[in-house]
Amino acid sequence: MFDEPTYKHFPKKELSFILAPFSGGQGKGGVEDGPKYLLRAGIQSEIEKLGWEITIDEPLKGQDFEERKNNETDVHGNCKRPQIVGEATKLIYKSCKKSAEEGKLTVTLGGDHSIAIGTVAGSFAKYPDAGLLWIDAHADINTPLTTDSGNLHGCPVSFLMGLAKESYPPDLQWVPQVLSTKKIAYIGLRDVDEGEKKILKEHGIAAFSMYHVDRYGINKVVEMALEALDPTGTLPIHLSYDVDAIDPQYVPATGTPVRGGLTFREGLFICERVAETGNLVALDVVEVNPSLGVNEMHIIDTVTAGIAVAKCSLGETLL
Ligand SMILES: [Mn+2]
Repeated sequence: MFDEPTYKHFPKKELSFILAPFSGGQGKGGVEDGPKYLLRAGIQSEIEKLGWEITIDEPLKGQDFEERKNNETDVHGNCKRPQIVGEATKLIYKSCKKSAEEGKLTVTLGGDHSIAIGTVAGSFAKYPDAGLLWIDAHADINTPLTTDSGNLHGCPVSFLMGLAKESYPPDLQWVPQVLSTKKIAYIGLRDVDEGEKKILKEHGIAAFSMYHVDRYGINKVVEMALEALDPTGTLPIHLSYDVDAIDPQYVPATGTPVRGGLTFREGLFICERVAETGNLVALDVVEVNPSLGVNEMHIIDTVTAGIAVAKCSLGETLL
């Protein structure tokens, strides 16, 4: 009853923070400050208290992506800013792959969700049989052909799967198609585009919306999601956590908030349960956008929620 989670791939409890202060996957400013705020609020010492030895890598350091964000010629078809998204995610990919190969649990602090193109590709390079658990209000599975907004933070999953590959901008053609439609499960969905619904249905993707959370309860939904990824319960798990999965009443400072989300406890329960499996190999915490807090409390709530997601994923328990 009082067992602490153990991480079977990381007996030495070595972990790397990959800082990914990138906002080019969407139009709003501020999400590039996510890593800075998480660090300033003490995420590193909080995780160290759980027994992890942490190294920090900054693959985007010295780059000028935030300045290049305003370059209006960086478009391809419907896609906005594919050059900087392609370049940034490739740097993040290399960093995540290196961390995985060095035997470290990889924790990437975003940044918008386009960075998952790099993080997931990096994890799967080392763990090709891994499953991807995607916690989000949105499915992020638009292709360049289905996206309305043209924002690439709504497309990372399709690039990783190679859906509509003929439509990819040149700068994203490096992305390895590591992800099978059978190796992803979603929890928290409630704002899914028509084109995305079609893709989810066509491929029989395991997608648990807020309806399912209400219908079955969070425990059952997590069990069904884990089962869909890996019926044996033994394979590696990459947890990609968009903080907008949690209801905006708890997490207001994020780019695309949608009402009717996970409670704070439901949001953390997912992380606790994944930690309990012992199979976690990588975690992304994305879409913390301090500039979108209307007041100081909004910023504090959102940043501390991001830290709580990391702590619960990395071994914090209530007892
Ligand atoms: Mn997302």
